[in-house]
Amino acid sequence: MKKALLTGITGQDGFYLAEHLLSLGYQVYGLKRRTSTSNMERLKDILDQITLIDGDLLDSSSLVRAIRISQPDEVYNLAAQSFVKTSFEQPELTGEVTALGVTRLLEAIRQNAPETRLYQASTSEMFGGHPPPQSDETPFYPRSPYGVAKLYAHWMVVNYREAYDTFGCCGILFNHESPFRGSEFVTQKIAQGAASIKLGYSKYLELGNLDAKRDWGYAKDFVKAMHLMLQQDKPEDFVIATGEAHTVKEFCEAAFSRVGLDWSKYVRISEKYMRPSEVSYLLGNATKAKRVLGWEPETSFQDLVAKMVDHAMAHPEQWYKAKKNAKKST
Ligand code: NAP
Ligand code: F7E
Repeated sequence: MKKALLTGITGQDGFYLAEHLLSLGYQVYGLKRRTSTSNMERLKDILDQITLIDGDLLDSSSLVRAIRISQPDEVYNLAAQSFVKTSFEQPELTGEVTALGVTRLLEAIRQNAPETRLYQASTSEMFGGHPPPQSDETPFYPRSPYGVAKLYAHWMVVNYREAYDTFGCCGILFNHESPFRGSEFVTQKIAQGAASIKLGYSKYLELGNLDAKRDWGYAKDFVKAMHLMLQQDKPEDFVIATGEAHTVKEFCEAAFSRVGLDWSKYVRISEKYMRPSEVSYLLGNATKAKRVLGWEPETSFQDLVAKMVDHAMAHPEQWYKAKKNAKKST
């Protein structure tokens, strides 16, 4: 039985990857940081099948401890301060976790379990300002502290591969969403916003740049590519994307029409949600992943929107309270 250690197991991808690895017969360990309230909501259906280890990407000793306890064949580093907007407000923390956290993990692996294979969650945000389409050949041009931090982490994995033969693969994933997406990301904000208005909880939805274009895929499809990367004979990096982009406005149209509403009557623009420097257009070319890994996306844009909106409509208890509390912070 193979063993995998997942950092960021409490996040969106952490849940889907854990579920996927369990279905493949893996023994799954998850690194979990201390929080004052429980954040096990996403994991509740698989909690009895996984082993959680306390730890934090800010704390090297906890990473060494997690490696020693789990003795993993594969480590998937999904943990990060992953919200781009917050990275402008907390650039230093974002660097500590999302960039230096990866160096801490690489060292923990190199010094304690050098044969362990590492997956690093790189991102299309590293392409940032480079015009689309972006592929494995596209130069990097990050446009946020998050993108810069991820690029540092990406190059550290490449460097450890070259310097120490670490088996490290970076998946350069374009945006991927699901009913388990955090409420602050635009797709979930729109899905829950449309449901909230339809159910009579809210009157309107405030958003920022409606013209931004993203290549949105389904997280459940994307985590399969993470696993495939670590099964190859040699470590390489791969772009993972659907190859289809839509504007935020188009996401609004699709989500509101799913509940029978005209989005333009309910969406308002607020400066609050604009970014100091924006990534306008991301559209991925995942030809290499298809050729080498045999990976392809399985879920269409319309199906993704439907899954998210239908889930939000069916489970308001999962998001309504958090949404009300979120309004109090700026
Ligand atoms: P997410 O839902 O925001 O989850 C992030 C995870 O990181 C959570 O489990 C969080 O724990 C954990 N974490 C944060 N700070 C930590 C720390 N200091 N030590 C240990 N754990 C910490 O992110 P996601 O959407 O699942 O994305 C997974 C990874 O892929 C991230 O690295 C993200 O940057 C990257 N990525 C995501 C996308 C996307 O579209 N989703 C695209 C490209 C790359 P808490 O639950 O305690 O907060
Ligand atoms: O923004 C625009 C916003 O926050 C998407 C992370 O998973 O994917 C994600 O980063 C777009 C941006 O995701 C609102 O300006 C408009 O252009 O959903 P988002 P992101 O910044 O693309 C990448 C690949 C990652 O790696 C990240 O970890 O939507 N937008 N109005 C808005 N965005 C938000 N959040 N809220 C709005 O009201």
